[in-house]
Amino acid sequence: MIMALLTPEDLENLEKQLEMSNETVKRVTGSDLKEICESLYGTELGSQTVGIIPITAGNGVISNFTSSLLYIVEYLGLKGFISEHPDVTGYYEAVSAGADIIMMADDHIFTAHNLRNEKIISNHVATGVIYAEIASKFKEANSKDILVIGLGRVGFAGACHLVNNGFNVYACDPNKEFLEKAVNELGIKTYCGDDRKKFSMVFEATPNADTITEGMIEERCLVSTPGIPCGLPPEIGKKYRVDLVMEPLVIGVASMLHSII
Ligand code: 2YC
Ligand code: MG
Repeated sequence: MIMALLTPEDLENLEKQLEMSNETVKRVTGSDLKEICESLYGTELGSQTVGIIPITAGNGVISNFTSSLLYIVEYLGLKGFISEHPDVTGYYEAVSAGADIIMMADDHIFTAHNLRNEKIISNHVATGVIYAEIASKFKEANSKDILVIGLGRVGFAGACHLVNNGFNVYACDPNKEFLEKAVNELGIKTYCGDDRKKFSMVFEATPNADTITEGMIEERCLVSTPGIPCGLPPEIGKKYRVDLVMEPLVIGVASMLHSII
């Protein structure tokens, strides 16, 4: 399965994208990203050093990927460096230089590994959990009903988190096997377009645009999605009082790091 890969354009203006999404998160949930990650994982980031290693496998290096990771690591108050060499040589260099945490990504897995406590996480799990958590903390929600669109690696992780936290999870995915797996393993309810049910909390995790339709959402609604492109059509976002939390990398990385401290 070809993973949706970031492009250098996705990572432009990362600081602005982070500021905007963190402001929205704070407004609609009452907590900012740091507070949500701290309460979600029960951890506080310290002064760990993160070794970031460029990986040339597959489609190769994404020009501003590792520099974006360094920006995020330092934004979160940790120390960081990018290894001079990529791949195995870079790994050897980073560990020898005393990195506490190693971060690196090929086209299939983006991982953070804490060498001190052996904890390891993938971006798709950490991203699914944090975006689902944000959706579920919508202050103006008037029920525990939440819609999950997309049950791939990210969507499934988010749906699992929501079920474990006692939410009524309705989910859809065009892939019947993904849907069946989620019904059988998580006990989620299936949602299909001709249902009349509307939601005020939506977690969207698909690599497609326009996956959210008018029939799915309440007049006042929070859409939380790491998906690129955005699943919410702009005209629907304007027509209703919809808040959107969407950002290409920082939110997912903050979740990764808090989960392995
Ligand atoms: O620059 C590099 O070291 C590249 N090997 C990085 C490739 C990242 C590929 N993965 C993605 O673009 C997305 C990210 C959002 C994380 C998971 N998939
Ligand atoms: Mg993100």
